[in-house]
Amino acid sequence: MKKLMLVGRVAAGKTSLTQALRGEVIHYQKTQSIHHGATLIDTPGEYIETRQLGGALALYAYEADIVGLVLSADEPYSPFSPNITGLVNREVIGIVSGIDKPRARPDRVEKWLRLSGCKRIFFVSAVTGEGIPELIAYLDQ
Ligand SMILES: Nc1nc2c(ncn2[C@@H]2O[C@H](COP(=O)(O)OP(=O)(O)OP(=O)(O)O)[C@@H](O)[C@H]2O)c(=O)[nH]1
Ligand SMILES: [Mg+2]
Repeated sequence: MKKLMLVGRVAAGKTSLTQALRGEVIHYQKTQSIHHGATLIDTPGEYIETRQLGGALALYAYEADIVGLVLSADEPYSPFSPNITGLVNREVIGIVSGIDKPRARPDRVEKWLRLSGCKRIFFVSAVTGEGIPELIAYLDQ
């Protein structure tokens, strides 16, 4: 399985997604530092929200096969700049998380991820499990 590094703002749903991908029961656990597992790298949202730490994330992407930009479907804006995917020499996919949320606007969030340079977008919910098998199948290729 390819190693996926998840990047996104605080509460984007990165850790919940790692739990869903592993088939675990979803339980809230604040990410305090980079968690480097066998197939998943989970990062704290503060890294993408702080300019200086963003550079550290780009460097750390060397540890992964694929970088996933995670953006919750109910976000009012995107923290990812246009064409940000060029900062890393890894494949970058977009992950629209929380598609089960009542105020979800997956179509709007998808556009922002495409503007940032993501060619391939996955739509997932860690709560309902929707979209999780598709993402696993992609990592398994
Ligand atoms: N409804 C819904 N809630 C979700 C989903 N994924 C995550 N959440 C909720 O969003 C909150 C934050 O989720 P986390 O997975 O901890 O977010 P994170 O991106 O890891 O946040 P940091 O570790 O702070 O960077 C939790 O209360 C989750 O239960 C989802 O797919 N659907
Ligand atoms: Mg987390």
